[in-house]
Amino acid sequence: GRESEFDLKKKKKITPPYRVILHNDDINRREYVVQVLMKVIPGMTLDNAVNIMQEAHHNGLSVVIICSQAEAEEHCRQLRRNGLLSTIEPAS
Ligand code: NFA
Repeated sequence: GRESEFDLKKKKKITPPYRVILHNDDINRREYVVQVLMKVIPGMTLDNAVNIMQEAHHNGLSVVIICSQAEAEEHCRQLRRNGLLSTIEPAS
């Protein structure tokens, strides 16, 4: 590969990181938000989901996960499908 010596032989592509941002709302119950985060986001623990929900509840926004743009778009769709408002943005 031409990326770096540490990527030789593995064909996995390097793509820029994106943040999935959860937005607060006045509709969804706090525990429902936690359940959706655990259902939709891979590796999401209860503690992690509660912290993300609380941060969005108190600050208006919270970072859910940092991943590829394609994954971020899919997570955003899944959150929206379950009634949660989210956006994505480049993380760098
Ligand atoms: N603000 C919502 C409530 O008071 C809970 C919530 C938290 C919704 C985080 C969306 C995101 N029931």
